[in-house]
Amino acid sequence: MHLINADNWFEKNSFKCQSFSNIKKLVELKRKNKNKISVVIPTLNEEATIGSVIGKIKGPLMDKRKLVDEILVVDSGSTDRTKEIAEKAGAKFVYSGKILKPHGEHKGKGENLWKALYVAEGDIIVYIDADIKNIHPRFVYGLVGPLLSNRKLSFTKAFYQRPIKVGKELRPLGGGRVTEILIRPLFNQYFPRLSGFIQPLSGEFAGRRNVFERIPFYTGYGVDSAMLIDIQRKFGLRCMAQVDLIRRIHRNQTLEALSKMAFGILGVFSRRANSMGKLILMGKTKKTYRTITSSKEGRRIKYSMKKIQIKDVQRPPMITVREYRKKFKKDPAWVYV
Ligand SMILES: Nc1nc2c(ncn2[C@@H]2O[C@H](COP(=O)(O)OP(=O)(O)O)[C@@H](O)[C@H]2O)c(=O)[nH]1
Ligand SMILES: [Mg+2]
Repeated sequence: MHLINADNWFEKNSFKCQSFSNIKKLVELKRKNKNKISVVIPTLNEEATIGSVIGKIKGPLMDKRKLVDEILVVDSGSTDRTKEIAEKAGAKFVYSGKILKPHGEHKGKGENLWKALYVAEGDIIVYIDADIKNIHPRFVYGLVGPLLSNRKLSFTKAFYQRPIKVGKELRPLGGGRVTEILIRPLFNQYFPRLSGFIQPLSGEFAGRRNVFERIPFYTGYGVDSAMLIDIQRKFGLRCMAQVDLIRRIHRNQTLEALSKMAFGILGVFSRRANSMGKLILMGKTKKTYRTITSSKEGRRIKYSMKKIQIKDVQRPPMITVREYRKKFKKDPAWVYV
């Protein structure tokens, strides 16, 4: 067996969603492997897109064919019509704050992904963001295809072209600014084995329950990059793959929002890199972020500064949670794995 590195991994473990478009065949494999598939969608005020995201997956992959067993929406307390629309579209809807109540509640998308492991029933979990504007069944079959076809694979991450809206114009490339300016450089510097991931922050990924339950989850935007590091460390790069889903259009965030996101991700990354001996931190990572905004005052531009708090909390591997082990009949000995 060859030594695995980013180069040969990139060649061997990058797939195309088109290779898995035969849904009948996938359902057959699913039956043979006795797999159950849950699609999990984290939401916060997504009334504009949640209906079509659920509908475009449920129709072809759950009603027409039996590839997906459940669609679960885990919500951060939306104040719009997300709940109503999601339920009408046929998904199961749960507020994140109501799941595992004794374990408290944190803000952020990662919190929902973690808590979903307790509610979802599947042994393959597919995570899909709710703000996708060009949703298509390939987002699901592309990610589960490699897992159903190859038992040695345990985790698949999406990649795609990310168009960006500039004014009214949609430019084909240019989305994924935090990816190119922060995460990929950091991976190349400190975790070069992960440098083959084209979209390390993509919100679409799938994996086996026995992987997700054994890694910690960060509650905010740090969740994606820490997850890649943890899966690689614990299970090895060989079980990870990436799948070309062609194109994704979603809500492009403002530069200010991306700046905050990058700060949060950097904090999580540095702590993880520090704990693995890849870099040395001389103190605690900061939680306070000073955002700078500008506004026009007559012909002048006025700048102002605002302090905000950004904190990503680390949730422990779900298998260490007693309620979880009870529900899924997991041996307590696994806690030490
Ligand atoms: N920003 C944010 N998104 C959340 C939260 N809870 C759930 N989400 C969902 O997480 C997904 C990704 O969020 P988004 O803001 O689009 O992040 P981006 O795609 O990385 O820019 C969307 O489906 C959100 O609705 C939360 O507390 N904050
Ligand atoms: Mg988004």
